[in-house]
Amino acid sequence: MSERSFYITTAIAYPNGAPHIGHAYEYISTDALARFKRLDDFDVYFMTGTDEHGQKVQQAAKAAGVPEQEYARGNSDVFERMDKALDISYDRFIRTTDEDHHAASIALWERMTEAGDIYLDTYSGWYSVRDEAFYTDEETTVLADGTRISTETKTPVEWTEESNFFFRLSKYQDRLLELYETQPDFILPATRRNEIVSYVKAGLKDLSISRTTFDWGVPVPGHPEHVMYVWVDALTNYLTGAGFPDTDSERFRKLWPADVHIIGKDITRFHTVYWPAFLMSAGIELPKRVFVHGFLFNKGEKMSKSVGNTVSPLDLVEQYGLDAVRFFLLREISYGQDGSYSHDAIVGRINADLANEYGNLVQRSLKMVARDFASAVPVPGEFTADDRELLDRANGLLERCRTEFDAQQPHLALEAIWLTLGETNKYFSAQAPWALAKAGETEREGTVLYVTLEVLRIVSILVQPVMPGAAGRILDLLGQSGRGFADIATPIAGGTSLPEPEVVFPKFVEPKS
Ligand code: ME8
Repeated sequence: MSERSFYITTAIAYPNGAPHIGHAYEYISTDALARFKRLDDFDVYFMTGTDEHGQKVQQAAKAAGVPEQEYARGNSDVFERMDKALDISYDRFIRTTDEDHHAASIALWERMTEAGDIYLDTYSGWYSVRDEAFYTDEETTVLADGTRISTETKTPVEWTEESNFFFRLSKYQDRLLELYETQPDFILPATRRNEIVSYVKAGLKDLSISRTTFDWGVPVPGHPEHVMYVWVDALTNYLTGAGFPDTDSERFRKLWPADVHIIGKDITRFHTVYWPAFLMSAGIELPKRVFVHGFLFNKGEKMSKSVGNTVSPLDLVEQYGLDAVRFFLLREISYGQDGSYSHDAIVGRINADLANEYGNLVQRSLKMVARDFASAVPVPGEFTADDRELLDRANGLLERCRTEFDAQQPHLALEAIWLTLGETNKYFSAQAPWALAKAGETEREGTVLYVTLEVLRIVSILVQPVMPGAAGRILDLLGQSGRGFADIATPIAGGTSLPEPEVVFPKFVEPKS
């Protein structure tokens, strides 16, 4: 096992309903980043899970008439089952009700107390249960019907007045600004960093970090009438996964600081202001990066669990197939920006990129190998300049993909791979191996097929993080067992015997209505 470790996380979802396609998008994209590193010989630890405490989950449990623990567990299981169905290669599915998480939250709280950063005061202000967030007067708007909402997120807020523990967030303003300045890639994309810099520059107020009006949370050490504000406990999950509070353990030293937290844009402030401030206070190293992905819209329309216009990710998978859905989400949307999905857009990608550019080339070349070379990879003759150019191009893809994946830009890696597939299709048409076969130029036909199969081998190894199922099947058809990125350097061997070719990416046919 490699010594190079890579710790990557998703946000942990509120199990107050069924997962929607926005959740699936986050898991699939993070899974592709995790798989890429694993194939590149990193010792990857990939964590996802559910955020089970807080008022939002408690209210949902009450509405369902089920005890909180049972309600959260039931819905959390639905998330975990979806992860499995989406082929998410997580190493741990954390639940904030897990015992070790309880211990980690208490330890973090105690460290912040020891630093002198926690004090008792009275909170009065607005609270949005849906956002699990506090708002000042200026951050809210009163609608014509008299209801007050958060101006930014449009969720209803309620007046809250409680004796709470506060965290001295204001004390960390300068250190946070220095962090964004000296480590510009702590928050990516840059647009998100700029928003946060302006927000912090405008001045930070201390943050209320406990609640007394409900009890579904981690009790504050020494003050059991308080439960921790759900975001304190939620953010701590990333430390729990690394074995905190055992900071001397080999595990913690290996995994922490996390390499990247992947989150959606609505929770940027929690991860890039509160979280680093908590860690600074507790004297714990900061994660290396927070990457913020955009929101996914249904034909441009916002969807959310609370609004109820959500699409089941598993329905999409049933309709189009898992690999196609994974590919679509990662290829179509520039990672970090908002994106939209629609039936036509998905079918477009399936038919153009998967069936035509990739599947068809696999099918055509393998059929000729079966027919003219007794189902064995041809031994190539001398390479022409065109052959070499294409092989060099394919061999350069690994470095290009590393650069793009390290910057969390998988869509650019896929774009580069598909440009190479496009060139390979052009090469295949121009070389016309079927004409070479007719003319009896078997050696040249074999060389053209060899070059094509070699490009398809490299491409298939590289698309495994995005389409683990289909890429694996194509590598089977190519007779390849070496599938790590280190194997890219070993060309396909002439003489390798191949199984019967089969269609891996059929065209999408509209069901008859
Ligand atoms: O925020 N498109 O949980 P959550 C893309 N428990 N991503 C979306 C999305 C959409 N339409 N809707 C939501 C929470 N997300 C907290 C996190 S982490 C310590 C605690 C993303 O269930 C959202 O941005 O509301 C977040 O990253 C994740 O789904 C879970 O959202």
